[in-house]
Amino acid sequence: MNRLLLPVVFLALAACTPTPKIPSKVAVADILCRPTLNGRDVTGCYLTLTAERDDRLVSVSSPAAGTAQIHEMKVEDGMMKMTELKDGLPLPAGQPVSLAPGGNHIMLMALTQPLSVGDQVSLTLSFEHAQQIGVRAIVSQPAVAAKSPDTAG
Ligand SMILES: [Cu+2]
Repeated sequence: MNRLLLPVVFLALAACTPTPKIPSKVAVADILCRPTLNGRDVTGCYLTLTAERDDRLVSVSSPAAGTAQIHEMKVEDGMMKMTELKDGLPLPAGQPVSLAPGGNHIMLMALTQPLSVGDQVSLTLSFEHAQQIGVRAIVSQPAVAAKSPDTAG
């Protein structure tokens, strides 16, 4: 009798294993970080993300910075202000979402060292669904340089 019961137990165990996550991918393009201004330990990074399925950029980290945040630019009382997107940045399926000068950006703070043109910065991007992605940004001036680098991220 015991021999007949065994296969049933195995089947029950197999049914309990969690179904694997359906992999989802996010493509990353046009990635760069601005060089730091004299004496500053903050800078902004820009990139374009295209998610295969609806997703969300939830956090960013970098060994080059103590803190990395996802920021948005908003006009408040006639002033451009940047605030952290605490819930992350929505990535609608198939739509390129650009973080670009004057708009959303990745803010690196407490940089371990100043960044000069040509340096490389490693960034780890974490998503709600897709697997984490490690990317390397080249430090360079964005093609469309904002007029006031002090207030631009
Ligand atoms: Cu910022």
